Amino acid sequence: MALERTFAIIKPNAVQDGHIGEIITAIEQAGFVIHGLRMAHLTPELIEGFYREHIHKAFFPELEAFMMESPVILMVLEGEDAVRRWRELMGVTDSSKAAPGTLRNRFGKGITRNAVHGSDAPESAERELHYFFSAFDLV
Ligand code: IDP
Ligand code: MG
Repeated sequence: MALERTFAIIKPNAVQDGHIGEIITAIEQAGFVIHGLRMAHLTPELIEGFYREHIHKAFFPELEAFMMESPVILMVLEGEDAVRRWRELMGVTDSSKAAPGTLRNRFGKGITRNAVHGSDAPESAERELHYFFSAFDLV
């Protein structure tokens, strides 16, 4: 399997609760290489473009308000099979159902406040990472 990139976010609840360092440590210990990293306070326009496939869903207003609560950490991760392996480390969407040891199990507070984001396929990973990072930012 070739090296692959994925896009990750440390979401507002995990930033507010002081878990940036623990999440980055877990990423490094899992063997991912961080190729881009920045902090941003997202706006409605940015969130609507990023989560475009969810914009008409009932939960979108709650998701949008949550994602604007405080700054987030945006990251590009590289590794073998990175998309699948990052989602495995995150755990399932509803953090109350996420397996022990996963980041959503450790730091999530329900289905919306689930601590981290990860792209769901290599194609969405490339779209999402270029949405937030320019070629100049990707070391
Ligand atoms: P994912 O983040 O595990 O890929 P998606 O279905 O893509 O899950 O949903 C995007 C985000 O929207 C979730 O991470 C979560 O924060 C929020 N979300 C998803 N489903 C619900 C729901 O049923 N109620 C409230 N929030 C939800
Ligand atoms: Mg998703």
